[in-house]
Amino acid sequence: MASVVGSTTEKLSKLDINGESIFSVPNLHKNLSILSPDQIKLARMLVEAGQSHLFQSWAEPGVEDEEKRGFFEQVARLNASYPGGLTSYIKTARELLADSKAGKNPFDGFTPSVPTGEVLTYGDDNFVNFEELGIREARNAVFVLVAGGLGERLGYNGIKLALPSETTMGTCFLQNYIESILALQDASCRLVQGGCQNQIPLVIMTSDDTHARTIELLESNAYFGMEPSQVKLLKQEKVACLDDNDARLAVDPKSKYRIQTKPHGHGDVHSLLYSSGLLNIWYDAGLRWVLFFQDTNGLLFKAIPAALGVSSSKLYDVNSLAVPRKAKEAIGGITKLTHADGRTMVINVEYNQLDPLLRATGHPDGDINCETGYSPFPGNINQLILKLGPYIKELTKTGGAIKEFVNPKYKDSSKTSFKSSTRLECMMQDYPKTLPPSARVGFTVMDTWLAYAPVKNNPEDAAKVPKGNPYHSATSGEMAIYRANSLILRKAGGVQIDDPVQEVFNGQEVEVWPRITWKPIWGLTFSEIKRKISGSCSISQRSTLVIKGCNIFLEDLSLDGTLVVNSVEDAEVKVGGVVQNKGWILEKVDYKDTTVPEEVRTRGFRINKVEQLEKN
Ligand code: UGB
Repeated sequence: MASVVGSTTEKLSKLDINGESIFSVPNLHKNLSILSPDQIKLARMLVEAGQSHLFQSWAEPGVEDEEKRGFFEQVARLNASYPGGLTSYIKTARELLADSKAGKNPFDGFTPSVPTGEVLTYGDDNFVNFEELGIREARNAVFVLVAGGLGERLGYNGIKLALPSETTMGTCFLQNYIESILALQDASCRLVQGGCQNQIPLVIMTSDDTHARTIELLESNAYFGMEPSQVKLLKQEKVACLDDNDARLAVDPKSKYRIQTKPHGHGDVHSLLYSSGLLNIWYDAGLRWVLFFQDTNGLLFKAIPAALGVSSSKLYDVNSLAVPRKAKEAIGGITKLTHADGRTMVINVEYNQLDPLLRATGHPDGDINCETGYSPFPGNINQLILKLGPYIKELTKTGGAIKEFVNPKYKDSSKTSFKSSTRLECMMQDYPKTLPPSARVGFTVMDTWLAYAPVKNNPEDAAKVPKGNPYHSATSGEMAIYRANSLILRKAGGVQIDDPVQEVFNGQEVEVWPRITWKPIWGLTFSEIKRKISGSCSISQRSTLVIKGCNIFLEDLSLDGTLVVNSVEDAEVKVGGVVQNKGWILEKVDYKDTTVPEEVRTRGFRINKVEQLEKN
């Protein structure tokens, strides 16, 4: 056996590679005897791609051999998980790094302008009609949650899906999402005469950073009521980090036998879905829509029914959900791009690219607010609704590959070295870039208060956000839920709700509305909520209302304190009269106080449950 390996080793290693052979990499050459033929092939590929430095500090054969084999296992994985392998990754990286160094504008030749889309107003007839249509279509939908990101900006130690979206009910993001999908499923199936058995599939894209903890969260909570077979996890692989403009792969600072890796971005979701074979299974089952969404938007499902209604009535192949955007806010801008040759596309221009693009095309002030106080470009919240048929057709052509980009942080203006290693990335919202001009690409704008309140920033950074721009923190994310629920009860149910008070938590000034929460099954749409409220209801600012059940009707309720209503599925419950008690109080907590659990102190308050009326 040793002699077979020996002769293959010799044959493979003697081949010259651009003047450089494995012999010219001494520490690799010395170790050839411990490598298999496949490993030697990978070594050759690396040397040929200019990666000899990876072997620079390798020990003599016989020392740390297991680690060396582990190195090749990693290289084999990185090679297999990227279309065209590592050679192709390195080649693309060199091209993109050269473009970046040259300051090449990725939108060269394109002129940006403000696109027109569907702008919805919560609660008007148009909105209500779209919601009805959306509920009808929901049973033909699939939800895809991208949750492979670690949330470096948030700095939370757990996975973001496990964070409470609000602390009154204590529902975490994943629970909120799953219960919302189940409520949609229920509402949609009820519209079918005789009912229907459709189960809306949920796919969660994870990564090595989030996979095990996502499974644990699901399993330890009985999938939050979903059938385990309804949920599929697809894990994305990371990609190699790059140390310089020659795309030399970065050695992991923790081990000289590992290549440093980082996430490739949420764009991986398309190739993973394609290779999973799920798309055709869904298509054959008669499903029509794929809805993509992100890990920490507690308001999202308030916007889903109407947005799906828009997709269905306008027959959009692609519908992006958007909100009014503040200039320089860290959300992409939906932009119409017109090329000098006449091509046009409506696409997200990422927040770090919008300003330079505008400056380069005759807008010397770049990304600024217009007279409305907002950027003229609607803000992309990365909730995409794709029509399944055309989506499959497109992916059959592209395999789900999405145009990549690189974003190195240079040490200085010579752009010759980086502050830290970089990598290629891709974004799911870049999917329309390869679509033919005939594709129906649109977008739907809704009010921010209704549709968008992500949790992305840690308290320290959130407190530094320019005044008037959203904090996107755990504090603002939770407060946004109370505000939305209060406004919905005002608008849909005519409930008299006291105005909010301003309070500062963790250095962020926020509006504190009454803490009104309900399970998604109670009310997903304007009409449904309106149907469940009657008479003259009022809720004071210091109040908390928790509705946990489907058929709970508020009638002439006057609440000043805390009321918790629990009901079993079929029970009809009427809640009314005067409820007054000491209620639940928000107590301030400092984010630096490590004696308090992380998910509490990062939002800057905890709830002291002094007194409540609980009705079961
Ligand atoms: N994600 C993955 O699943 N895998 C990855 O490799 C990376 C991320 P961020 P960011 O919310 O409005 C996006 O980091 O930079 C998941 C859009 O690009 O929160 O804020 C991750 O778990 C931007 O246009 O994204 O920017 C999370 O669920 C704007 O729409 C999601 O991808 C902005 O979000 C987003 O990851 C927004």
